[in-house]
Amino acid sequence: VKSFAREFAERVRSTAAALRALSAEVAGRPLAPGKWSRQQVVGHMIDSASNNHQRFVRAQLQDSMVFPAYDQDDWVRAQHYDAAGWTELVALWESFNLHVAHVMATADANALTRARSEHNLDTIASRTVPRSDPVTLEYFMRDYVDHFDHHVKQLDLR
Ligand code: NI
Repeated sequence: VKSFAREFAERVRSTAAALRALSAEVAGRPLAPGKWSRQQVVGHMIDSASNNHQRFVRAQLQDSMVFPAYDQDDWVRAQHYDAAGWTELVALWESFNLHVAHVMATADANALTRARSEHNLDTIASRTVPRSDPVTLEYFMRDYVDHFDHHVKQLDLR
């Protein structure tokens, strides 16, 4: 998990540099008609970081991995990410994800690998797991990074 977290942190830094190179005008343009702009995708990724930061800490302090879900469109709409400052959003996106990487790298080894029978990854995970199959916190952390990578591709940075 430590080297996985280090590689994730490197991707966070390099992607943040590419995001900083975009103008606010380009960042605010919808990626397709009726779709999110890059700025709204970055906002959604901040919501993913904030929700999963809570989950990754709580999973080290309790056995259950049943966590609240969040509706991605409702959250993006409620926070008016389209009207937020691009520079500030990118800074928050970078530092929040670097902290998530730190939490991953320093997580308790037993908490990472212990099988959890009580979970709702059948609904909240990006790659879902049936409720009847046990899961680990390590699986859930890797699932977070899969979701992160999926959205970085969607950002179409070069
Ligand atoms: Ni998503």
